[in-house]
Amino acid sequence: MTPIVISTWKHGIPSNEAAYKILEAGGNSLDAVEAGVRVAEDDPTCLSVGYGGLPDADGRVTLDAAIMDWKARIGAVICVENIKNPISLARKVLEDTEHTILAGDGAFEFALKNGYKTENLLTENSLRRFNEWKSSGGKNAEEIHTDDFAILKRKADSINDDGNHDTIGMVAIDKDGHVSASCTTSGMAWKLHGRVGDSPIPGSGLYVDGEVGGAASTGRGEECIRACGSFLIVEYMRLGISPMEACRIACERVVKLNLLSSKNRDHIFQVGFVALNVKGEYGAYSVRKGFEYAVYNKKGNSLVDSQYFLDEDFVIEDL
Ligand code: SD4
Repeated sequence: MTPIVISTWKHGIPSNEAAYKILEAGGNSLDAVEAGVRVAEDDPTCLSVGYGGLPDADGRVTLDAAIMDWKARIGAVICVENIKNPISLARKVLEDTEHTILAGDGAFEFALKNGYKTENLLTENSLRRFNEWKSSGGKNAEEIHTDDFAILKRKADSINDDGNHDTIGMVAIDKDGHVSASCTTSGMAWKLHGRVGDSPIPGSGLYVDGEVGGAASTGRGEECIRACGSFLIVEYMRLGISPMEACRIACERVVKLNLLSSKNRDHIFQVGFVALNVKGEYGAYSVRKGFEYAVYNKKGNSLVDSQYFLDEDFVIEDL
């Protein structure tokens, strides 16, 4: 099998580089998806992942991460603070415990016991953004990827415009045909303290079935969780549906459940998926325009504009 790695957004490009290096040298997909997303976690300009991620409404940077392999082994950490590289902590949960998910203080203590140092993850830039948000009235939680939406363009212009990306989700297949996935995020900026999105939730932020393939998501976690998006994609791929079509169906489901569940259509959201099957076919789809994903295969590493489900002008009165 020729290795492939697919990941969300433009920060997927350098992350894919790190992952592909491992795959190319004959390494396995679990190592690849861990090393890959660590690049985005370490990048302080990446405002929605790891170090430098924007904080919650209390000014606290809380991180979520999960990793899953072809043997259905899962490790996840939820709402963990002051720990760099939560994806590696999630891997530790996968390798060294009988559990799948550790949350909050428990995850933090587990990290300290395993040699992690306490680190301040709030950079000067993220603190500045937080203070701007506070002084603007501090109302709504904000999604970084919506910087790209026409609807929030004006708002973004008035604050600043340094980001069009979000959670990194990654799926890889190695030379043995084994698939793994990872997902890591600081979540929605200015979220309520304790809020958890889809990223660390197996079946939502990521899912792998070793006989079928894997999927990962980005965007507004609340909407993906409703649809169990990544699990849904893997189950459609199991039926022989292509990764791209499976991602499209998941977007359709996300939109349907959003309409069903929202009192009024009071928010404009993005959700995007990437998927890869055991045959080495891959695909992606998003709810709205603006999602891009990175693919590294034998042809090289490239950023691709995703196809999208809703093609409409945004209505802003509700916001
Ligand atoms: C989450 N999917 O926590 C992540 C990223 C995000 O708005 O914040 N999106 O929902």
